[in-house]
Amino acid sequence: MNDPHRPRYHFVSGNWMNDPKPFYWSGEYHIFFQYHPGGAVEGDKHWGHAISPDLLRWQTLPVALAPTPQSPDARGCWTGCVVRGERQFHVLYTGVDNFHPLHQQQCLASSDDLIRWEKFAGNPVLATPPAGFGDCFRDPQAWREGGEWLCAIGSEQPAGRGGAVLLYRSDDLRCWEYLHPLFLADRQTGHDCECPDFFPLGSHHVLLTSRGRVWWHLGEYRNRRFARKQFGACDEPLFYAAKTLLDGQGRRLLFGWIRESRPVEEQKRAGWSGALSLPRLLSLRPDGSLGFAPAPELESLRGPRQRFGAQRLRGTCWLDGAQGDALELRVKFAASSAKRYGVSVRCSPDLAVRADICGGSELRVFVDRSIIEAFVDGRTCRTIRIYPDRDDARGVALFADEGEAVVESVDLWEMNVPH
Ligand code: DQQ
Repeated sequence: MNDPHRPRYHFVSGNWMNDPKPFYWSGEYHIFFQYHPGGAVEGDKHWGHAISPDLLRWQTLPVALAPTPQSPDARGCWTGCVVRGERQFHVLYTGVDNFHPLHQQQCLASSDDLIRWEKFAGNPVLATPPAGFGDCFRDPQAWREGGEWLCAIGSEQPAGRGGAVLLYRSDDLRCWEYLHPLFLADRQTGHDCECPDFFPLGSHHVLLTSRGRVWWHLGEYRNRRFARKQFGACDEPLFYAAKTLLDGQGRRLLFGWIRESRPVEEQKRAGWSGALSLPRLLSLRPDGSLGFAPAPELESLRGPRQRFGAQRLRGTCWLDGAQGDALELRVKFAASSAKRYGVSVRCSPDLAVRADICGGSELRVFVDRSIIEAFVDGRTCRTIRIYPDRDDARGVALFADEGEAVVESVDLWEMNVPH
């Protein structure tokens, strides 16, 4: 808790966490995530669990799933999904019982209260991938459709041709039948499709896949096949394995794993590794691409506002009096002829330490100690990390290199810690 890099308003479980699996039920937001209780280092994957009434205050709950010796998940309970059945909640997840070669099988667990989970005695429910695909066979994502269960599983095409998402069907979540690929990707989005998520958004469907970064694919879903029309990256590589929930207001909220970029030894010493991203509200933009906005709930963390008016900018210019390592900024640029322009946060007085977010017309930047999450024009995000070794890296500046940028306004809030 004394680590100056530990975020104050992002959820951190302590020890190791990755791959959030969000789920909404009855007024409460649940995040299940990959968790290693043995330390802040990647290890035997459990399912950690946290709950929030408001997307701001998170309470850690008991571990939901742990590996069972001599079972299909003996070496780890990997990523999957949470669904509501007729009478119970269910988790479908990937059990791993061997690393070399990696042996992945899909498993089932059920619960009455989302807290105590019982694994299905007949696990695995899916032991082998269909013929003709590569090594990846994991991260089941199920949904109810037309009176049956469908499930997307992350996979890959042979010979490095690109990712694949396989589609299965079931009546009871136990017995699964392979249908066909829901989607065959190409090399542009990586050699496999980890952590698929698939959902309707407005008039379209969105498929999310992860490899290298999180990709969105937007298109049409017909005859149980997904035809992609557009795709793009949700963020940069430090935001990974993102998945969504649909909440009681019908909002589709995206959560990702924010990875560390400091050395493993430092992560171990700090006692925590990995954080949950801020909730990102997804929308369909008029041009048919995917839109991202910070969940409005975050506005309730804002302290008093500082406002800076219009200015012409050349080089680097301090925002006088703007200080802090837990901030929200809204920066509007009216025009720019600069080669590079944007906002710098976590700046030391000599600017030897700084984190730059460049470009765009409207930047919404959330600074939370070592985490910087920026929303750029509502159409993409940039997550970066910074671990300054000096405590004066708290300043904020604007910059325009090789040219001029016209700043319309800057609003800045200190962020309060949720409690
Ligand atoms: N991490 C999991 C896998 C998933 C990958 C294991 C993505 O199930 O494919 O923790 O980060």
